[in-house]
Amino acid sequence: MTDAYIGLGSNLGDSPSNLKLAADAIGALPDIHVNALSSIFCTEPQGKKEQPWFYNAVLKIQCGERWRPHTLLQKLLEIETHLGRTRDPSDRFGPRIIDIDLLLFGNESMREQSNPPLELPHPRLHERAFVLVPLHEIAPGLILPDGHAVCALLEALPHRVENNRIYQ
Ligand code: PH2
Ligand code: MG
Ligand code: MG
Repeated sequence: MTDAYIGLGSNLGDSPSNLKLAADAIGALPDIHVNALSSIFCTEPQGKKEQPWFYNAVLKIQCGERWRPHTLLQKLLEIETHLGRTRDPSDRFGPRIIDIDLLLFGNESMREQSNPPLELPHPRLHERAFVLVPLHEIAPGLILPDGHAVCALLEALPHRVENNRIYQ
């Protein structure tokens, strides 16, 4: 069994419902058990500021032996498409109905220019309060494959949490 962490995000449509639908669809995959779903946070947009605030959450799952990072990522992208996600390559950080990102898969580190490309841990995890705050909520003692503690990354990152809103 491998623990994996998945980031959920949405800033189009009924975002809280989109996050829950995504979590349900992930939990319905064979040999996958949902261990924890963080609170849903309302978060200031990063990367591209002029767009609606996001709703974000993090999911912890346990994967059976049949799952590898690539097979899981492929399924996550299928679930995104199923929930109505479309992609505009010229607007990589723009609004979306649902975004499902594989953040961590066990203790694995990899960078592969496969199709789709896969990098673990997620390359922007350490700079995003909208990932680190919900991740810390469900896994307060978590240490990343490079030895960094999630709580230390969070302390080093300027941000503010107020009533489930994350300002960064
Ligand atoms: N996702 C992005 C870009 N910016 N900002 C917030 N607050 N939440 C997101 O999920 C998010 C973002 C690209 O994946
Ligand atoms: Mg993303
Ligand atoms: Mg994504």
